[in-house]
Amino acid sequence: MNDKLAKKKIEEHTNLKFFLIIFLSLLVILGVAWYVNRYSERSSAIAPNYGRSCYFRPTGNTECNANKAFCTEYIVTGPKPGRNCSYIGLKFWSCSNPNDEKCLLPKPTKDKDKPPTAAPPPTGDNYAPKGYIDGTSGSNCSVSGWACDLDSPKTALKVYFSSERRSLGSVVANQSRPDVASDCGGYPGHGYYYQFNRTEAGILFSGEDDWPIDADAQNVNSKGRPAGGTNDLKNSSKFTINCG
Ligand SMILES: [Ca+2]
Repeated sequence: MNDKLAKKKIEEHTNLKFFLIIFLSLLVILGVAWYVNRYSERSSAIAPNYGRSCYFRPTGNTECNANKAFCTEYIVTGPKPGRNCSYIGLKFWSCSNPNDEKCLLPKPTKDKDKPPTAAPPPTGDNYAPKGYIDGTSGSNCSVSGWACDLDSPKTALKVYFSSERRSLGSVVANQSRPDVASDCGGYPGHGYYYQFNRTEAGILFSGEDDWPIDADAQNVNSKGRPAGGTNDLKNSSKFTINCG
């Protein structure tokens, strides 16, 4: 009985050894195949001068030459065991046959090669009109202030007056106001003074109420042309007026 058990154990041990040897042999074969593929084949086929005594590897640079052959750049990295390699650091190109398929296919377009998306044409309208109502006068039935648009600081803007959404008339702000020139690109001709009249602003003459005054300046572009819209001048609704 004991002899049988011992024999079985010896058989199992022999089998294990056999599989271990097969496994190690496979590893060695794969390693040799990898080595041959990486170095020996390239050494003999690509650069025999370097390949006999030096290791080299691709740098990652590739290109197609004038013959449409696909070329790969290599760099010499060091000596093989027991050899002298005097080419360390040297780079060289190795190319496939002319008209390589890789060079005949169009290259994929990279994002950076695409033309930039066309920007919308500039409108020249980068600033809103600005300005103030400086005051009103019931006895003169008038309003005064200033307005300008830095897109076209020379341009005199049209200013529209209203009270609680009732239109009261308009004026071009073109009077000299040296005190606001620094706010208007150095140009002083942006003041306004406007006397309301009964035709346009009859409500102000009713004598019943004090009416708040709003002023809005016309928006212009860099050419001084209307660019759409108006902008409230500061102090709108702050001053009231009663012309009755
Ligand atoms: Ca503007």
